[in-house]
Amino acid sequence: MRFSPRVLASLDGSFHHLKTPGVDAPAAQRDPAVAATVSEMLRDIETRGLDAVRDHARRLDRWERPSFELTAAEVAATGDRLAPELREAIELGAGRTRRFAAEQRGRLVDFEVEHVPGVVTGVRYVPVPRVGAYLPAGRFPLTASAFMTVGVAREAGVGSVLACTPPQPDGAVNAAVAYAAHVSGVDRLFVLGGVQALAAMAFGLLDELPVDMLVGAGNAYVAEAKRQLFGTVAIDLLAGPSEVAVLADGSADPEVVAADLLGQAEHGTNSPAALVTTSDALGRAVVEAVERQLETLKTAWVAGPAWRDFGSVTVAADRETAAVLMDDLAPEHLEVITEDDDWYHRRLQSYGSLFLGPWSTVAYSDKGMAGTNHVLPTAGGAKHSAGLSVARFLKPLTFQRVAREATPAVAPAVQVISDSEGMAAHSETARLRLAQLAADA
Ligand code: HSO
Ligand code: ZN
Repeated sequence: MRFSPRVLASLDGSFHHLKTPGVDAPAAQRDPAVAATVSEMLRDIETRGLDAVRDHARRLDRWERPSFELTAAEVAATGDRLAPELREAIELGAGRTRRFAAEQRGRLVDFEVEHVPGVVTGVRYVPVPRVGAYLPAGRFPLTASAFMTVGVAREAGVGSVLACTPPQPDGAVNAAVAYAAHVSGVDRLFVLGGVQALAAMAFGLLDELPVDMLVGAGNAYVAEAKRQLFGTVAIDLLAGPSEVAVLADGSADPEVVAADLLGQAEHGTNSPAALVTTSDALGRAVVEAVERQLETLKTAWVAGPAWRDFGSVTVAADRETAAVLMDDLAPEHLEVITEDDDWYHRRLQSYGSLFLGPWSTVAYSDKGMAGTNHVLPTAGGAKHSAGLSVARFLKPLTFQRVAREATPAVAPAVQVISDSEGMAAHSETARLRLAQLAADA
């Protein structure tokens, strides 16, 4: 998440920075060492199958058991290992996420239209048959990821939903992640991590058939495996470090803005957090508040370096400049805390998910309580793509039915274009029908 020099130049001094990142944000570029390791593992797993998966799981996760799968009873029982309030929160988030997905699903409506007399065309939304979800369980397990991937796929009508999650250091599955997958409706859950998990799903080593699509975030190896498997399967997106941006005016509470910036900076020491504000005073107050809050934040060891190296505060002369700057950042999460929230809502075009007003914080979506998806584009990807949603699991399949009498409306022009291209066989398919029509008359 960085401003592009051209956009900054075009703004011609109508902004100033109060804080710039301490280091240059690394260009979204792959690490060749990671890419080489991943491609070697994928080749090994493709040729040697489950034996290779077992070798990598033993080497990387000290997994010695012959099977990776948890039985349906084991999956369901993970709920018993959780505090009741956590179990209830997981059920609530899974339900809200599926409810929002169902509302969106209901608005993706099949249709047909006769836009030329006798030429009926239309769309039918058909789910991807088989999906594999990766559920990370590293330093922070991100319990709600199962809602966003497994639950939303289920709501789209995906026929088979598998999920893999790495074992914890003690060898056990993360109970909250497993229970979240269970209540989200997973068909089969495997305790298997990293590259070997994605490869096993994509090559059909865990189920009768390979999955058609891989979804879910993970570390650099997981992202690289998805990149290399893309083509063999579809993927949701390639997520980089989680990001947050806040667009605030002088009406915002600096303590709230600071807390929300640190709220996502906590993800990793390379997580960017940006404030764009139309108020110099607010900007200065936020810089101070962040430093103060870092003194007592338990995860300051992550959020502190992230803020120092990737945090920024920029003051814009007016709201239009603020909007141009923000669209240029195209952040994964964007909070707008101003007296003109509706204006910004209409004006802004590039963000993963938008949080309007001081009461709408990113964590509400992160944990499934808003119901929106938290698998979102990072590193400027929001300029061209939206995040994961029920729509991503649905293929808008087109069809056409041309009536005999409509042949003159389509065939002659098809012949003309085909002939001009030298595509004789294409031309013939149209000519044949015109000839039949003439013979019948
Ligand atoms: N902010 C992450 C999702 C998440 N954060 C879940 C905490 N829990 C990516 O959108
Ligand atoms: Zn988060």
